[in-house]
Amino acid sequence: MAFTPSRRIWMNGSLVPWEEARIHVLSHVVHYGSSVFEGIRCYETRRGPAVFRLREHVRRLFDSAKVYRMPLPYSTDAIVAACRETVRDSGLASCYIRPFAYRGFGDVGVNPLGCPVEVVIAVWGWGAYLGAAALEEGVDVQVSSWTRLAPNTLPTLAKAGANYANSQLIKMEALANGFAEGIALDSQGYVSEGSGENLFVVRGGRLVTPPMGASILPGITRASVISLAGDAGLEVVEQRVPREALYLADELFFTGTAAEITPIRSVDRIEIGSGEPGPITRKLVAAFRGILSGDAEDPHGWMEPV
Ligand code: PPE
Repeated sequence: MAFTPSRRIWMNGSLVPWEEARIHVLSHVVHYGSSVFEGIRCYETRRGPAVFRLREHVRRLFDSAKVYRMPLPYSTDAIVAACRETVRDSGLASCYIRPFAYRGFGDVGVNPLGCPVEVVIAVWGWGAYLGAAALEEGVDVQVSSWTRLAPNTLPTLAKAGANYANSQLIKMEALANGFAEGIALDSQGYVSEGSGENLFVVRGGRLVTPPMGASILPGITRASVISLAGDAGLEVVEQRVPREALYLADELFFTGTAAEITPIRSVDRIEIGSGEPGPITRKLVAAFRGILSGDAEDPHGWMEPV
């Protein structure tokens, strides 16, 4: 996917040149997927670059690390400050921020506890996640033959690198079949989420999104859309979504930091609504864009200047 690298990467407390941000091949993370990460967007606004919900993302990074008994050797404030510093250093007006932590090289074998916890923050320029036309026209998706992580397997409230082995299978299957993305069902057969996005169904003027218990990542964009819908006087419910409710939706869209709000125009080659982004999706996109660009007020205090 097209991206613009930055000059330097923040690695364990200092900025190093992009090419020199390396790890040892025997690092625990390479063999056992022991990492947790975040994805955050920084936008160019009228008042200079501002990061969307930076503290909430950093908090989730700490939550993910806690689940994996991975003590991060920095405070929340220090990581927040380091994200800002890395963005400033990049000189990019808008960018994607990827803070992550992993078990490095120290010992061999599955037990991670003898391996050091390292923290890195990289930033890069990143455009539309599901293709240039996606935000305007919507994307064609399929329901995946892969099931989302079952409870008691990999915990989905943690944004762990290991979870993305499942996401990779979903994504590659979708692309091989000519779709932009796949939607996975949970182990009970209800709708969960995309390989890297949460999902909303609109029907009869009401929004429905799968609940925390449907093996979803509790998305920060998802939470933001729930707030924006509330601001607009729209009803939102978190409830289990059967697969066929996707086909019967008036409107359907993905949410995510990378994907932002991406309309879905078909599922399994069944057209959703009129096959074009619907009025509620458009209204939410406009409200979201207004805040991200700084053109509208930021009533929830989501934008943090860099
Ligand atoms: N579900 C999954 C599985 C997921 O990876 C993401 C974000 C979301 C939901 C939405 O969460 P939030 O960003 O807090 O609204 N996926 C990130 C990684 C994308 C990637 O390809 O890497 C992202 O959007 O940054």
